[in-house]
Amino acid sequence: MATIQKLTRDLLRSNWGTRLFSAQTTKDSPIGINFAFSDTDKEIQDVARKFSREEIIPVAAHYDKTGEYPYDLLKKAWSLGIINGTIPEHCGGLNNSSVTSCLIDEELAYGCTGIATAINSSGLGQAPLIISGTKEQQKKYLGRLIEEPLVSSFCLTEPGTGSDAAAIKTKAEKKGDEWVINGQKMWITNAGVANWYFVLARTDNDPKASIGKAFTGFIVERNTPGITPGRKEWNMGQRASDTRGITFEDVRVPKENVLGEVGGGFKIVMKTFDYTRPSVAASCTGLAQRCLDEASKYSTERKTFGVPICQHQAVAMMLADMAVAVELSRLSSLKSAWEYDMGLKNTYIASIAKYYAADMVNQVASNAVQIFGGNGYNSEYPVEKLMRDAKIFQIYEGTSQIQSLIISRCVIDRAKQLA
Ligand code: COS
Repeated sequence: MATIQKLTRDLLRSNWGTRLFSAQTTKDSPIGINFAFSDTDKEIQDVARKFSREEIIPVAAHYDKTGEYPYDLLKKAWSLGIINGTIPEHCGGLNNSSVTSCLIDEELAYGCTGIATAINSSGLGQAPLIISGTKEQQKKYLGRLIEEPLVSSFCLTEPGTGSDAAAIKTKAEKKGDEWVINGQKMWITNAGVANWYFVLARTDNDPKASIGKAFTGFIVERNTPGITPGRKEWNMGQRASDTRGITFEDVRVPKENVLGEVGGGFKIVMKTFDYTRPSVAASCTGLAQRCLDEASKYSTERKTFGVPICQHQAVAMMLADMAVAVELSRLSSLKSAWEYDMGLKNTYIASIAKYYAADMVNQVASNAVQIFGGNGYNSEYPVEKLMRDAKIFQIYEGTSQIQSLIISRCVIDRAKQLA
C-alpha cells in the first residue's frame, strides 16, 4: 500500500506548478481570475471522485446503520494519498494547497459525509501542527500519519463549553519538565481511534489574563496514562464518525509537546479554523451536490398527473434554487481557500463560506426530501440519510451563529475604519 501511496505522490508532484489560483498568481503579482483547475488538481479530483463513487457510496448505508468506524476505507484512502494531503513535504506529505483540499473534500462528502468525516477530520488535528509546530514536532507526529494509516484528533470542546471557546476548563500545570493536564473534553471526533490528540488547555489561572495569552496547545500521545475516551455517541447523522468525550486525569506531557508558545494556544485554534472552514464549506457543497443529483434524477423518473414531476414548474424551480445554492457555495469555499493559500487573512470569507454552505446544505437536503415525497422520508431511499447528515454542518467547527458573529465583527471593524 505504501508503494501505491508513493506512486500517487510522485505522479502528483511531477505535474506540480499550475494550481488553480495559487501557483500562477501571488499576492504581489496577481494575473486575474482563473477558474481552470490545474492538471494536478484535476487528477487528484478524479482519484477522489472515483474513490467516492466506487468505494464509499456502496457501503455508506451500512456504516450509517452500524456506526462502525470505516477502517478499510481509511486504509484505502491513505494508500491513494487522498487524506493527509496538506502535510508538508519534509514529513513525506504532498503539501497540498487549501484549494486542492477543498476539491478532495467535496468529492469525499458527495459519497458520505459520515465516512468523509471519519477519514479526513484528522486534518483538523493536524492543522495546529502545520500552522505552529516545530520541524521536529511535524516530522514526528505528522510523519507518523504518512508512514501508517493512523489518525489524529482535535480536542477543544468541553461538556459545558462549545461556542465560547475561551471558557474551557481543562487545565495544564507545569511540573518540572512536564505539563500535567486535567479536564474533560466532549464531542471529540476520532476520540476513540486517534493515535495522538491536539489538546487546548488553560495554563494561566488568573481569570483576568487575556484570552490570547491564557491557553496553550499540547500534542498528547493517545497511550499516555490518564486518558479515558468515553462511549461512542449515537448522533443524528454522520454516524460512521467516531465522536466521544475524553477524560484527562493527571496526564503528563513532556515540555517538548507544547505547540507554539506557552499561552499562545487560543490564537493557534483561531488560525486553525481559518484554515479548516473552507474545507468544511466544500464538504457541504459535496453533500448538496449529491442531494441535487439524487433529486433531479428522481424527478425525471417519478410521475404524477401523467408526467415526470420535473415537468411541474414547482419542482423544476426547486431544482433551480438548489443548483444556484450549490454553485455559490462552491465559489465561496474556493475563494476562502484561495485567500488562505495567498497568505491573506481569510477569517471573514472563511466564515462567510462556512455560514452560507452550512445553511445552504440543510435547505438543499430538505428540498431533496420534499422532491422524493413520502419516499424521501423513508430510510430505503438515500435522501433521508443526507438530510440527517447535513444538520451537523450548522453546529461543528463553529455554529452558524458563531460564523455570523465573526462576520458581523469584521463588518463593524471595517465600518469603524471607514468612519
Ligand atoms: N486569527 C488569529 N488570531 C485571532 C483570530 C484569528 N482568526 N481570531 C481571534 N484571534 C485573537 C484575537 O486577536 C485576540 O487576540 P488578543 O488577545 O491578542 O487581542 C484573541 O484571539 C481572542 O480573540 P477574541 O477577542 O475574538 O475572543 P472571543 O472570546 O471573543 O472569541 C469567538 C470569540 C467566537 C471567535 C471564538 O470563541 C470562537 O471561534 N468560537 C467558536 C469555537 C468553535 O468553533 N467551536 C467548535 C469546535 S468543533 S471542532
